[in-house]
Amino acid sequence: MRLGIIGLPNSGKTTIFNALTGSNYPTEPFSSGQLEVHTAVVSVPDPRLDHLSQVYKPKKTTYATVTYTDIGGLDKGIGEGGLSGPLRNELAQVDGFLHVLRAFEDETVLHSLGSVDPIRDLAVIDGEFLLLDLIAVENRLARLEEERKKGKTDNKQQHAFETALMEKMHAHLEAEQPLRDLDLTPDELKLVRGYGFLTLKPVLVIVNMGDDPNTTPPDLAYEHRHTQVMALHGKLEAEIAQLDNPDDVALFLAEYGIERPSRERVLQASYDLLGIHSFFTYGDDEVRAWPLRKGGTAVEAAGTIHTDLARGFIRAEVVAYEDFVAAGSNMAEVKARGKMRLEGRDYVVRDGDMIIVRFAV
Ligand SMILES: Nc1nc2c(ncn2[C@@H]2O[C@H](COP(=O)(O)OP(=O)(O)O)[C@@H](O)[C@H]2O)c(=O)[nH]1
Ligand SMILES: [Mg+2]
Repeated sequence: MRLGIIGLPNSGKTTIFNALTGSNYPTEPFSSGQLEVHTAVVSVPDPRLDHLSQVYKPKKTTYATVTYTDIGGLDKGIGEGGLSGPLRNELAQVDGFLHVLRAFEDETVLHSLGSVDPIRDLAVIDGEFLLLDLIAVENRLARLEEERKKGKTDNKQQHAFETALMEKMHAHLEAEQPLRDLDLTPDELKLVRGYGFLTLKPVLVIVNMGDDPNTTPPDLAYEHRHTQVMALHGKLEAEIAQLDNPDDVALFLAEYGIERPSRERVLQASYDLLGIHSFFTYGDDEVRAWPLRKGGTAVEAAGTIHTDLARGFIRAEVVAYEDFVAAGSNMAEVKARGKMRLEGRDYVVRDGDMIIVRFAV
């Protein structure tokens, strides 16, 4: 899973990237506004995996990971001229956005639009993304029309399907609605997913609140699908992320009345937003957490581990994590209780399922 951190210059993107990843990239009061990208991979903490690791004492314990990309270089007006190839690529590649809004006042930090106004800033970037998607849809429609004129439509039905879809999307974007609010069938979604439309991607809006722990976040009244809003104190959280000693962290959190570091909150929210949960594989060699979309089947889970496992899938041995713990974390006891199930390829995997795939290639 790949999440892109976006927002206006000086909103605190790099600061929050540092907070989420424990990195220490310099943050500056005057942003260059140039394309600048940082990437880091973080493990997703999971107490259940910690427990499995204690039980199996494997050679290796592997947590699920999330890749964060701090994408500098967006600003008002950027949609008009179209995006540079590299920036477009970075944006298209991510599975979802963390959209950082500046709510903190600080005279020493420049604001590219002259004043602190998170609601306006949200609308500014949204407007740019709408425009970019609109241009992309128009380009696609022009291409489809060209193909039609040249008679290069080998599959007429497919051509008509896509044309109708692009027209529907066009109307929606012209009404200034993000594509994530549009009803799309699974077939339609499958077709457009590869195009990397920006307003289709889920978004976690992060209000960067500043240094006073008592400020209340502004009400953004931001009601869209596949969207969540969260407030945090970017600079404080970045400082916390630099602390090594857990006692220091606890003190710091208590002092500022922060219940849970935003590293964890953001990961949790991102999983929810992208509709992802985890299953586990286990054994003496490795215990591991794997991300899977909710609704994903046993054969999809197998494919996440290795394509061979999906290709040669026979059955999956499935144990619910809770049943494992209830049986004293003892697999023999799990079996004695009849809690190990043999499931076929279409079994819908649940959060926390412990899975061993039987396969033959
Ligand atoms: N006072 C204050 N300054 C912040 C906060 N978050 C970021 N900044 C400052 O704002 C400036 C720009 O931050 P940076 O993370 O580089 O923004 P970016 O351009 O969006 O990557 C830096 O001087 C940061 O120290 C915050 O929560 N409070
Ligand atoms: Mg930056």
